[in-house]
Amino acid sequence: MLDAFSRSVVTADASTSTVGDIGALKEFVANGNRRLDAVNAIASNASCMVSDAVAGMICENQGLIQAGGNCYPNRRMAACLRDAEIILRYVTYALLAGDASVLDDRCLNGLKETYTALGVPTTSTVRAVQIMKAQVAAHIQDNPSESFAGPRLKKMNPTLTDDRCASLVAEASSYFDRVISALS
Ligand SMILES: CCC1=C(C)/C(=C/C2=NC(=C\c3[nH]c(/C=C4\NC(=O)[C@H](C)[C@H]4CC)c(C)c3CCC(=O)O)/C(CCC(=O)O)=C2C)NC1=O
Repeated sequence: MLDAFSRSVVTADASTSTVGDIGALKEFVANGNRRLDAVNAIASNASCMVSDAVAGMICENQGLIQAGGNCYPNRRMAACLRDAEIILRYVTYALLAGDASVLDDRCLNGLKETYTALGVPTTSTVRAVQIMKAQVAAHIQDNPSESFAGPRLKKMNPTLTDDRCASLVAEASSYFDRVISALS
């Protein structure tokens, strides 16, 4: 498992360079508090995000909770919620580390094969992941949708920068895209 620092060392070694990408590391350190706020915004809302994403996936495809569907019976529903939580957690770890290797190695490696063997529909999983991707962008920018969240709406009120943390949103989105392509 690598993070932004160890990745830089490995890359520098591979190219017999002495410094690696110091510019990228400087930026990683300079924006460290923003990154921690983003991670906190996700972790503090995780259970709500997971249940909302899985509920949305099921609303759009109710066969999932009927006999023969992969979220039926309760045991599978619970496994599905657990899996969505695992995926969100590993995306959050990757965002914290600034590197996708923890997500790749410990979550995505072999997941498609596991799902194929168990008959877990990957198109539905991808839908839940897409919903979580949108939620994460909203929470990093601290603008969760009032109409979706209703009375559960929770704002974190961090100090937001002018770009509303666009680069962190893009980075988090890229980790979700990795999940989607690993399952597709
Ligand atoms: C640390 C990384 C890690 C991951 C990622 C992981 C995934 C994982 N998900 C599983 C099952 C499962 N995963 C799902 C998920 C779903 N079903 C649906 O219809 C939805 C589309 C979707 C939720 C979004 C279900 C229903 C099962 C149980 C399938 C079965 O037993 O028939 C299994 C089989 C063993 C078990 O049931 O616990 C594994 C290994 N385990 C891990 O240790």
